[in-house]
Amino acid sequence: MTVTETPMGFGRMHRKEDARFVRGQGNYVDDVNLPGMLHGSFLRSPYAHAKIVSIDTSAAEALPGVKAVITGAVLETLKLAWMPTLSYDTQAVLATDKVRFQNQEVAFVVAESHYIARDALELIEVEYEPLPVVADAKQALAPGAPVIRDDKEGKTDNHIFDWSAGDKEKTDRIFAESEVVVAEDILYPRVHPSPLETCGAVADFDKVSGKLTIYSTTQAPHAHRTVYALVAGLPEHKIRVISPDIGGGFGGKVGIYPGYVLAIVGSIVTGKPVKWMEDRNEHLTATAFARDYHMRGEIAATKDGRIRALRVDVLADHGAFNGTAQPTKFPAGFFHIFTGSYDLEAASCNVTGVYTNKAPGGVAYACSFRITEASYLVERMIDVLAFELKMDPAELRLKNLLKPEQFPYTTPTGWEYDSGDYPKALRLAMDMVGYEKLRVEQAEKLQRGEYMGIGISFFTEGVGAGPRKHMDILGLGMADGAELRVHPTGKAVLRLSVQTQGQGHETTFAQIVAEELGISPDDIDVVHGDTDNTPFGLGTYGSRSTPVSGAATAIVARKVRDRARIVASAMLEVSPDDLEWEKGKFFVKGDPDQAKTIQEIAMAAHSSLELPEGVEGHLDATTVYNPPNLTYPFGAYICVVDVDPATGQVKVRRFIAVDDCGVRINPMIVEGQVHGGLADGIGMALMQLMAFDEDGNHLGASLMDYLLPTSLECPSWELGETVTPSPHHPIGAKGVGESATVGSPAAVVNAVLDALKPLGVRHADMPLTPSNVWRAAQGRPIRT
Ligand code: MCN
Ligand code: CUN
Repeated sequence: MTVTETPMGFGRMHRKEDARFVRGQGNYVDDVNLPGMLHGSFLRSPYAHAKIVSIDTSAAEALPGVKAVITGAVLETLKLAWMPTLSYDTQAVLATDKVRFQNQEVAFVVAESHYIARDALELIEVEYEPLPVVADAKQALAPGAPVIRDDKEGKTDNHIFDWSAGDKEKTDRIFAESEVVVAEDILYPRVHPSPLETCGAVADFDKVSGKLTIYSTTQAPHAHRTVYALVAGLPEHKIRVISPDIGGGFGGKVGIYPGYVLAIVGSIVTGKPVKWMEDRNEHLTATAFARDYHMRGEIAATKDGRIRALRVDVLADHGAFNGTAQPTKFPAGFFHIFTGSYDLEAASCNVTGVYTNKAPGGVAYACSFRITEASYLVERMIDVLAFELKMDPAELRLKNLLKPEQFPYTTPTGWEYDSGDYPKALRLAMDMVGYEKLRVEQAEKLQRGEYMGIGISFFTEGVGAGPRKHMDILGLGMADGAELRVHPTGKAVLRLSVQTQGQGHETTFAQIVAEELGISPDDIDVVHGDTDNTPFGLGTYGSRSTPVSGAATAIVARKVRDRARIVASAMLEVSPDDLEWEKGKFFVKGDPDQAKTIQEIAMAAHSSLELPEGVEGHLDATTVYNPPNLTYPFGAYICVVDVDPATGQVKVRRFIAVDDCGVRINPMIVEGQVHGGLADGIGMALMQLMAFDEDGNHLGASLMDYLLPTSLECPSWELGETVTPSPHHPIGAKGVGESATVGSPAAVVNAVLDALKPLGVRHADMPLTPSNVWRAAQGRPIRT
């Protein structure tokens, strides 16, 4: 694909930010080096659960070059040993009483160099008294299970919450009277987002001004600033959070980690800037994991495949601290969107959250607040039903998909889907793959003893949280600001609260302004990731940037255009109502030669031109966008695999992805987002697993054990699109950043199980590694 010219608005355009990235000129947190900067490093727990008897830091403190050794006891004196999580729980910044997961932070050394800090860690002596470990969610609630959170007063078990949605009574009634009921235990294993860049921070506290500047790997700089202010009691206007270039986030950079807090404490204690940058092992073992949802799904249907109801019971493993990030009202995130894309009579779910001796986290890895788990569940259950009914899974889906005339559609669990044409998307995917022919090929192959599988998944996502009335994080409403200034010469700067981690915001948000004002995207700078220089807002996750800040951008540009109309009317000496807008200029109705370009208007707005009474000069505007609803992108995915049951090898031969994210701002960037998510799907379905032994030891703590997909595992993606604009979004766009990660794992797993169907295999859990596929083919339980 080639891109020849810069579009004056929406369209394919190379990413503006790539000019620095492809030259190695990005500026990441680890590139920040301040004069006199010190380096911090953590001592971490070798045990998953142990009492801390004593910590001796004297030898470490005596090592030349060491500037401070901070322990939980030190933090206790500052009332900083514990911090609040984004789910109203508390998390140890440094362990004081006991350690609760392997590699938990125990002490922090600040030294002249990273190497000295690491050497000093070896000199710290900690006496632990090992405790029994709970590494399995099911054991967490067993009577007599060791209590992990005995720091919480009166806590005698590992239960965190019970949460339910839907109409249980009605659902149970339909199940009782349905012709067919199928149940399956489905695990979405613990995985980890693992971006290229690990987490880190540089904190710089200026004793004289009292100003704290924190460069950190954060997807949500404004939210972090407010939390620092609330936790540390520092005045918010004296805190500046800068999120420079981010080397991938995928949800793992939403929360606040102990490392950020300790860089700050280290800087306050030593009076010098302090850098903390974790290594890959630390990143994999101690930052936000994803999933770990143990689900039991039940589906009720008629004999001819009309799905009537869905019932789900979930055990959610949240690790040692409930640190998930999602809107407050929803402890299981948006999991209750699990009825997916289908027209059901009723549905209900119950989710129980538990503590285990594992790292905290839970909402990460392109999950759209647990829609990944929900979508995987329903798409797997549909195939399980197809297996029992001996029906074609495509036919079963087509029979039950919502119809275009049903939109806006309210689901049995209360979501209002904004728009969609689902059958069109699925039919397009089936045409692209040549579905009928492939089924014939599959049957022929089976005759020869070759196992080929075709897997379908159809997903609906809900992205773009708020509305703020229903959605907040730690009490902060989910709305976002935008500010646009057009300079006298017609160049512009747009300031945003969201923060790109690789999604190309510097390009697409400039394109939104270009579309609205007719200024070239090359003439529009996007500023983000700096709380001192951008308006407040909750940041980038849940694919909310385009739905929320994209809307704010269109609206702020329209405000500027409204002002430009008044300026143009003064310039042309006509009434504003007599002017008509054509991208880039206003002209007098019926006289197109009488026109003023946006650049001319910008100059005039800053000149001595006399404006009507009460109209301000300049060409600026600000806005805050509070979304009326989420946007609901959707898609139809089909995966074709060849499986060798003798070796368990899976080869993904083809992957067709039809995505509908409404109006596409930059189709090239959308396709890039989809490509990445599809690779994620192959990774999760076939390779990735955060595994633990019964002592809570990590078995996937390096990239040798925790496998990331490469181009070798990926086929050449075949993409298609339909466009159903969101009716409530100013430019009709829906989010897309997580769509493919949400939708693709089920397609891959369904394909592998479709291949194994002749062997009588109905379900097997991810990851479908060669050994697990082999075990499933042998009828043995698989290992997760
Ligand atoms: N876009 C578009 N037209 C649309 C929708 C989106 O051109 N109709 C463009 C957007 O303008 C933006 C990109 O596609 O440049 C993604 O937009 P959006 O769906 O709004 O998602 P966000 O920008 O909010 O990104 C967040 C999302 C999430 S939550 C995860 S997780 C994830 C993802 O993006 N993390 C990523 N994609 C990632 N891609 C990269 N490279 N790195 C990550 O860390
Ligand atoms: Cu759940 S991962 Mo993204 O929302 O940052």
